[in-house]
Amino acid sequence: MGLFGIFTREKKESLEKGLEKTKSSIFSRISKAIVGKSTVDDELLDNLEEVLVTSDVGVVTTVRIIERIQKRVAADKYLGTGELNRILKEEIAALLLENHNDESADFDLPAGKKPYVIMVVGVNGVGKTTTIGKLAYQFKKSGKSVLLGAADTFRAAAVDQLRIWAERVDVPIIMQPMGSDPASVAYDTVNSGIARGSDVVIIDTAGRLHNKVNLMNELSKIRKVMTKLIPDAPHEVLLVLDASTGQNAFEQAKQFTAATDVNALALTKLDGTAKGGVVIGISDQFRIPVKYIGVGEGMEDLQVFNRFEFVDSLFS
Ligand SMILES: Nc1nc2c(ncn2[C@@H]2O[C@H](COP(=O)(O)OP(=O)(O)OP(=O)(O)O)[C@@H](O)[C@H]2O)c(=O)[nH]1
Ligand SMILES: [Mg+2]
Repeated sequence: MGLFGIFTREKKESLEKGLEKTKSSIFSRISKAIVGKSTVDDELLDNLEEVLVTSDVGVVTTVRIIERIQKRVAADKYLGTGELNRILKEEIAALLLENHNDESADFDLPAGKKPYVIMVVGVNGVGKTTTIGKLAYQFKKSGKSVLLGAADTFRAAAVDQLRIWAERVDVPIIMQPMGSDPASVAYDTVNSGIARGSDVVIIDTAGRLHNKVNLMNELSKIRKVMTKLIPDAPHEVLLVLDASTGQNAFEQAKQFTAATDVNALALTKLDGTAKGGVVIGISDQFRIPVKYIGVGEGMEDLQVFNRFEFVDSLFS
């Protein structure tokens, strides 16, 4: 399968729409930077650096990108500004693909893990429950049986929100009353997933607790209880980050990955923000792959992240 093999027109259109704000912000600033210039010179590179940093790409990744472009300028002193977008696209894509070839093609599940257990974590309001609803929809659409577990028992509304998604998508859900032990809900859900022969079990967790230590302890407890049923569960700990918070999303990624064994990232709310550059920085700087991106509030508005498609859509 080629790079464009699964990049359907629908996916591309929805990605471009989702990235509209980031794109127009980056474009207008690049346009300003190249006014009156015909070639890429040092001054232009300085301005470009500023554009990338203020687009939340992050300093470390921006420096890497600029260095790559400097090399191209050194090789071709008369590099025209008209080619800048193409070169940015090529160099950023090359940078992001450098250390990764682990992308999953679509909403698929690894073989031999049934049920495949996904535990979804992240601070409050980032889009955990919504992402679970969208994932349930996609897995169901691809013929998988899905079971949800409402282990965010901290707020009454949290269980309700997940139940509404379960109804919308028409998948079963395991719930207990508000205030119940989240680990017990997780245990029940995995147990029921085994009994039903579910393909995938997705567990929602609380984003807000009395304090951070409590939150991390609770997440550990939820994980531990599941291993009693399936020794290598949860197979996926998906950290959800709100892209519209820019550098704050970076910070949360640092803190969570230090405290728990996160092995996948989802970046949400790209449609509402000009800070979409944060996906480039996070994808470059964290070993943990960005697996999904949220580009809207609807059921269909979750995509499997593909670095090439992302950069292609941003700079074309
Ligand atoms: N525009 C947009 N909104 C989103 C996206 N993902 C989630 N949201 C919205 O963000 C808000 C919070 O989403 P939730 O799924 O409730 O977040 P949560 O992490 O479960 O929050 P807590 O349960 O409070 O911890 C909701 O209004 C969602 O509709 C997205 O990709 N785009
Ligand atoms: Mg929630």
